Amino acid sequence: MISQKLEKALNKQLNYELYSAYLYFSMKAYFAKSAWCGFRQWMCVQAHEEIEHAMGIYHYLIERCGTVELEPIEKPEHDWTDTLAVFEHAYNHEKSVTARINELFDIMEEEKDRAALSFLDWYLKEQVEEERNAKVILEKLRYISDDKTALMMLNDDLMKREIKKHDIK
Ligand code: OFO
Repeated sequence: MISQKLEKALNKQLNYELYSAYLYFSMKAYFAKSAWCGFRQWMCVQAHEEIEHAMGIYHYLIERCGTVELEPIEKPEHDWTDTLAVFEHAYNHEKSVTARINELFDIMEEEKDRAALSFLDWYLKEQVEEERNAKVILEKLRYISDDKTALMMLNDDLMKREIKKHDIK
């Protein structure tokens, strides 16, 4: 059984992961209006990963005899000035997720809930990858600037990203 404080915090994170999926689906829709199918694909995979993150918490709450309380999901942005602005947003968003995961760690440590700490380890490692992935694309976009050929090559490269199933434990 988990404490009420941790249950509330995990439900909040569950909601934020679902918001993340909303945000990336919104970014996918932004790219759907253009010929950038690689950027669209990347956002699609990202959105599905966020649902996976949310469901990991959902199942963990149930496993620990906690209560899942689904709150309304905030409306995400739906328009950006350009591709660079989308990835700046994505990178900043991932940094905000990492900060929230760190806050969850603080609560788990306060509660001395070792099982929960071990569960959250996966999310901590995942955030390193999530931040890095967004940052690498952002840096490439900054470097590419107005070079349309290079932008098309990056778009083609992102097209290769596929949905993978992760084992969240
Ligand atoms: Fe769930 O990590 Fe991205 O937002």
